[in-house]
Amino acid sequence: MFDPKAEISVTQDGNRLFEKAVKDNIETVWHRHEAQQPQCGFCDMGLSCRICIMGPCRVDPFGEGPQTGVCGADADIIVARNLCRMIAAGAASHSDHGRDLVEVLESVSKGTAPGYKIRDEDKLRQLAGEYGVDMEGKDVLAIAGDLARAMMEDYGMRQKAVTLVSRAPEKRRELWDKVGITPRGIDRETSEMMHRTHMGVDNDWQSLLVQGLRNALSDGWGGSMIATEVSDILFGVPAPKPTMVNAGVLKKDQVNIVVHGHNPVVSEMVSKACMSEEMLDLAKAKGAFGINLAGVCCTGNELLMRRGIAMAGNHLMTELILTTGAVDMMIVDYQCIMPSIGKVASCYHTRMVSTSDKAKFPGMEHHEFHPENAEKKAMALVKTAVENFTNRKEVMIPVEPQEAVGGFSVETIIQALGGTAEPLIDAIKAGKIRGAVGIVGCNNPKIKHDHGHVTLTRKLIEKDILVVDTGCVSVANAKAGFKLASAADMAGPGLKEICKALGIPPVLHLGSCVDNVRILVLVSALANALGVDISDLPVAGSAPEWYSEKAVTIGVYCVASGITTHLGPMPPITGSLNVVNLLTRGLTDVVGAGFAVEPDPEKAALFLINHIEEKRKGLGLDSRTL
Ligand code: SF4
Ligand code: MSK
Repeated sequence: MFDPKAEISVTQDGNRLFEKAVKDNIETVWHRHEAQQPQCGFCDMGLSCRICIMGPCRVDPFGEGPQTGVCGADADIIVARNLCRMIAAGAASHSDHGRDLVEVLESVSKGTAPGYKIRDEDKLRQLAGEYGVDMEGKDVLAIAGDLARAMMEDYGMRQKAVTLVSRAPEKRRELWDKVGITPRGIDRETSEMMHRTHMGVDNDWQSLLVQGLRNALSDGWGGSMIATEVSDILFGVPAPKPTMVNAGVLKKDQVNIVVHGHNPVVSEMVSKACMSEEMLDLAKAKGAFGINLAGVCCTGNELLMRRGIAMAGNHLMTELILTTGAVDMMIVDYQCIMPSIGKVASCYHTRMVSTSDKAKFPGMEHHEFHPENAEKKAMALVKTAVENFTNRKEVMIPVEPQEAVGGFSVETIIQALGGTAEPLIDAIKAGKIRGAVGIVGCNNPKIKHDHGHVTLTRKLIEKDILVVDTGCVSVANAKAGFKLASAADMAGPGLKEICKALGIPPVLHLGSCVDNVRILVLVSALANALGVDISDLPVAGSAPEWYSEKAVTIGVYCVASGITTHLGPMPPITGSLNVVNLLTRGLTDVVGAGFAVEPDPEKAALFLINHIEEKRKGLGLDSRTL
């Protein structure tokens, strides 16, 4: 039995809503995590295999029981295969998200996606140029159609490289060619990864992991990058906007609609419907002061980035915000949506709606969105949500909302710097900014909610390290107040001076999970400006509370791109010392970067600060010893 006063979070809204959940007899992710204890040690070490039905098999880590599965696979093969299948699943998820956007782009070009349009023609033309689309004498829609079809080719049989690999610094591309990890067709790499991990195919743990790197790169420089770029074309390039965060963004006197998932295709249409006169009049007629749209997880990040829409919470808050009793409808698309939330909502008046043909959930009504019907469907759903307002019972909104600024794209960062990356490079050279860390990823009930994110971020900015964040981290950091220009006062003297001069916070919100590619584009621009490789830069990545297969893929493409990456929770690889050594040490010799695992965010901060100072030394810049 959980104590309702258990401090499951470092956030006030998290703890107060958890207390409410326990009082309301709601089973949460923390209850289910506790019920699973002790979790399987074989699986935790990556030593169990159920790839075929001669198994399932387990390898004994103490050397007393079996050392191979029925087929003869040893610990190295089993651990590597399991990890590679995680990479393939993560790459498939992001890249399928990207594919959905490309299909909307093509529908827009054909005039079969009412309500959607090309919002950023400059970005469309830039991408079309990169894809070699002939634009001569063509109108915008024709260019969009040709670009969409060229991107579809990237998903297929490409034998050389996916197109956007051209954005990587030349030295990095040469290295990828030399190692044999230049990503070819996006689906091809994932498909090949699944093939190689079938019983009796690739049984060399090193060669499996090399394909794992290539598969992850096909996500970072392929599917995820396409997802981000096409979102910018269709919905606009993000620019900094004031917003509000935490469960306090829900309004007692307004209809509250919460969108959850990852793909902005549905939420953008819902956002439009919430602003329609017809729906606002209906809300008034039902006694509400308006319609309040809020996000959770990465669909929320997409809306926050482009529209300044408020953010109610991150991954572990998704069940808890339903316990406010204030959510009239939650609309989900896909990824990171716990199958439990339909059941949680059934204890309140909340209508739960799934929208994707590929993601259905227990306890939810299914209203499938497609480009041709999305505008109408969104209006119908918002109408139902408004009508549900009168069914509310007790409402408990536990905190006042926190102000934040979100929505930095590479374009707006460069713009804030006066049009070039030079001022940032000068600040790094002068040592005012020591370097930068991208903190990304999820929450995980194994870690006190948001503790890793907030502690690590605070420690880094205090040491003059600029933080950029995405995904669920960005919500944690916004709630902690790091995303206001005034947060410069929490930074070390150098970073504080630069932030004050530019009027920016020391922690910049770069978007959703697929938007981690904005980090790749930013570090490529820095490396190109300095004439070095990404691995030479004083930068690093971190995922202090990660849980998902997508996060594994992001970590692997960051490392393969030359960004040393810290992980909070240990991935399931400790059953193979060979795999552990390769990922934490050996990879540095191959791609110039590696992984470090450290659950304690204070110790992780020391590792990252040291890493950045080492890289500064390598570039001939001043370096500090800790
Ligand atoms: Fe066991 Fe080998 Fe089948 Fe895996 S692939 S379940 S180790 S027999
Ligand atoms: S939503 S992948 S919990 S960041 Fe992108 Fe958050 Fe992680 Fe999902």
